[in-house]
Amino acid sequence: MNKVAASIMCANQLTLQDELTRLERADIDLLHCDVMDGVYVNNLAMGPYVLNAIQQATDIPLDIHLATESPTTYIEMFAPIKPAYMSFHIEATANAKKDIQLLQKYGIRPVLAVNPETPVEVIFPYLQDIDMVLMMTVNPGFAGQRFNENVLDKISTLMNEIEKQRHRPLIEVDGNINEQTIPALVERGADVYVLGTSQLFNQDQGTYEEKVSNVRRLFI
Ligand code: S6P
Ligand code: MG
Repeated sequence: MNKVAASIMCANQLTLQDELTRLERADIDLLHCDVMDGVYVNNLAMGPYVLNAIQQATDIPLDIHLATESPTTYIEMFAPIKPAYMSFHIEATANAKKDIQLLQKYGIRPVLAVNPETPVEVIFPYLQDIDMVLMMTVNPGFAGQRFNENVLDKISTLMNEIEKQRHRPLIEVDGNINEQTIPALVERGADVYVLGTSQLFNQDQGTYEEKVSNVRRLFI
């Protein structure tokens, strides 16, 4: 079953409670929470205080995306918030296996994130141990970037590999995900769609409910 996640970094930060209520009404499946450390990416976003407040204010399960160096440090920092999923970058970890095990120890579903320029094969050794792969369709750091078409073939390569295995991690896509880019991703087999400024949090006409149901209509 395809799922829709909302990137809460892109919502109005002055009215988060109201934003969460509207996202609940739109039946969002996951709240995608970007954590940026100013080192791994040239931006800062979403610290533990605000994510803790968000977690307490909503029943939507959290999906924390660590766009950081030293994932171990940040896994420890954000584990008390009890997200359903937490991803860290394969490019940033010193020991992916250890970080996966650390997440499992906390009862958090581990997710490996892969940048557009990184060959997807580097995560094959870990597919048995993770619940989801986060395929970045833009470079992490900023909302409002252009979709990287090269990722489509990487998703097919990943799907091929997953189909050979018994365990089937989900495939999440993040970066410029909208009604124009989604059909090709559905065709390649992506499961979880992170909506940010290009589909949801913008001045385009329509409520969140309408914008999300336009997306769900593309999942057949
Ligand atoms: C990018 C981040 C994403 C963004 C999302 C925004 O660094 O990981 O989760 O929040 O890409 O969506 P859009 O539609 O503006 O690209
Ligand atoms: Mg993200």
